[in-house]
Amino acid sequence: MTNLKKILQILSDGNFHSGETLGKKLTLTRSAIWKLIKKIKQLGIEIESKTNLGYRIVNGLELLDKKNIISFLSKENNESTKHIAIFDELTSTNTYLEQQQNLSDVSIVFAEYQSVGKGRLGRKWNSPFGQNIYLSIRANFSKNVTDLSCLSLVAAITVIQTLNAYGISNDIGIKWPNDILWQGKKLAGVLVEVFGELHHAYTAIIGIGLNVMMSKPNLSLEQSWCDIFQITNSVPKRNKLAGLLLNQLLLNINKFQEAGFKPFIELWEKYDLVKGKTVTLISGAKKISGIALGIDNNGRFLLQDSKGNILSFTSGEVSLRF
Ligand code: BT5
Repeated sequence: MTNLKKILQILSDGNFHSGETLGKKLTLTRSAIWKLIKKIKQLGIEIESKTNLGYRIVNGLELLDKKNIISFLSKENNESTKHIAIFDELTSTNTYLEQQQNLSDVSIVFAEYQSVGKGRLGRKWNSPFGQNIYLSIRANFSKNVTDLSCLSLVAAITVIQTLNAYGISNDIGIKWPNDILWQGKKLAGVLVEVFGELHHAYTAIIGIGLNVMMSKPNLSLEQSWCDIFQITNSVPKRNKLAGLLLNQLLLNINKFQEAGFKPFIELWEKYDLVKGKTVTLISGAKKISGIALGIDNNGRFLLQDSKGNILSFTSGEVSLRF
């Protein structure tokens, strides 16, 4: 185990630990401890230091724990447990799975930290250490690419179901195609990447980022964000959320493989934050205002323009006023 991991484990209880005690426990000098503290701050973790008390992580930290996560999986998902890997640091959980050659091994990845967390269209996903959930799953689908465009909607629905299972059901919903919002603020996002056909099957990597307790985003987020901590007003159980999310995602991937998007349409309608609202849709160079009519059976966004025409979109950004 690295010294960084060791010191994080000690500090994860949220209590003060003096530089001297930390030095003894890790058999390191005070200045080596100070360097580790500096590194922890760089990872986006809020550290409080007090002259006579030492250092503490504000609100503590619940590090990811495979056993704990697995304890939330239902029987149907038992088989998946051997494909799970948890990393302290990756560039991006999606990128890691893209680069894996041995397709039968790890197909489910969590990371404590992403140095180059990805959003859609080259955007960044803010991914501080130990405070959120970054999960990617790789799966094969014998479907056509158009059908697979619904996967990101399925993943967004999965996040809402997870929140419900965790006890959160008010003020949450989805803004097409992949923004999970609480009171209009972004709580989670989905990035699905689909790769070339092999034996009539496509490989998709489904990435979900869910904010759990993000002390200080170190990127300036252009849009407003929130985390589970803000919603529940109590320190969230990160492994429970990770386990519930993984469990629901595996169940939904299976369902999607068997029956496509159809079984999810009703849920989408329930969680759709946009239907019936006046919105502006930006798709490529196009910017069109109109009334959102929900989605069609293929997950395409339907918009009625000012002339009454109904237009459908497979990709784009929707903006609306709350
Ligand atoms: C998304 O993109 O919402 C997709 C996010 C997917 C992240 C997961 S984490 C696991 C997996 N591995 C990865 O590398 N990625 C996936 P998009 O709709 O383009 O939203 C990106 C925008 O959201 C940014 O431009 C910011 O404005 C904002 N943003 C960035 N980080 C955020 C955060 N942690 N919480 C809320 N908003 C954020």
